Amino acid sequence: MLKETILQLLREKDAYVSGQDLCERLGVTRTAVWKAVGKLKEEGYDIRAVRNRGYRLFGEADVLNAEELASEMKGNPLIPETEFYKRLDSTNQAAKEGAEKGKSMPRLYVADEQTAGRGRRGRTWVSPPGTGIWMSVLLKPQLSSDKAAMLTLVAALAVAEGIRRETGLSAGIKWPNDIVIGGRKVCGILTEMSADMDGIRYVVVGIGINANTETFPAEIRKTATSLRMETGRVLKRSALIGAVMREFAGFYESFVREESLKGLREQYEALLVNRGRAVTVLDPAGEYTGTAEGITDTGELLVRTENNTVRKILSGEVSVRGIYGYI
Ligand code: BTX
Repeated sequence: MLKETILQLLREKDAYVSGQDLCERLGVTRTAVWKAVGKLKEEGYDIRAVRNRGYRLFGEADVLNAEELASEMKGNPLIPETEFYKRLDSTNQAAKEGAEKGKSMPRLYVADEQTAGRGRRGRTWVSPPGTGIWMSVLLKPQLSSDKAAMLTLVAALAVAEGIRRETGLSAGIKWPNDIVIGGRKVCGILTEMSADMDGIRYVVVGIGINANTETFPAEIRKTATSLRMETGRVLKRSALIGAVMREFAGFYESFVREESLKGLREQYEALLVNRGRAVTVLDPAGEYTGTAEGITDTGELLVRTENNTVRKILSGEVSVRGIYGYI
């Protein structure tokens, strides 16, 4: 497409490129170039036009669109298809509808804004436009359905490593599904599954990352953070999506091969912020406290209780809280 080629040419030069040059290289009219540049500007690219000098792209704005996304997924061995939306109710919902309609899998759904972002157990996920990464990976692993919950941990590891790689921040994991920085939540993960007697029909792994958020609603102001708040810089969301999905592809391959987290356990435990800390286990059958020691190969949290027995906690069944706060 003309738009993409122009963008590529402008990216290659940290200077003005004359309109005439663009016309000749692309074999189109000046009006066609001018129109395509207009569209790129509408999408958020900071392209300036100066008479007698031409066009120039300034900075690398945080532009998230279908082209950026597709170019980030090029070469990703897991994700051949991507879908981008300006606004959706929920990317998890869109992925589920896609699966029910028979769309090919794996497939990545990304939205700039969610109007009904969902957390676990009916909670809401705050997903305003222009600032966050709201995405869902639709997958069909050839595994028995009891293994699907482990994908939450696979994704958590991919997000934590992706954030570390892209920003240098020390992102950690609060078992099983939160990514935290400095004790505050920067990402949440919601895995949903449809299965029948033959096994998994599909799994949707929903990932919400607060990337360039500047303020949060009062209810979560004390517990949430964003990458921008932590680094003081605007982050290019498409680059982070690319980094997270590259990590995810590698970890997913290990998970499917082992049919467990065996190959990932050590790496997960190294980032586990609960490790060695006192935790309260909010078990419906009775609350108790202990020290989190790590995870099993199947993703349960190991908690040593006060009478020195080690209990395995299955995600989904219970919540874990730090005794002095959220972690
Ligand atoms: P969770 O149930 O562990 O966390 C939800 C809780 O987190 C909320 O009740 C609120 O207290 C807090 N919270 C809400 N929004 C935010 C936010 N933006 N940042 C930090 N804390 C917040 C976690 O559920 C799973 C979230 C998954 C979100 C992704 S986004 C893409 C996909 N689509 C979709 O609808 N959900 C997933």
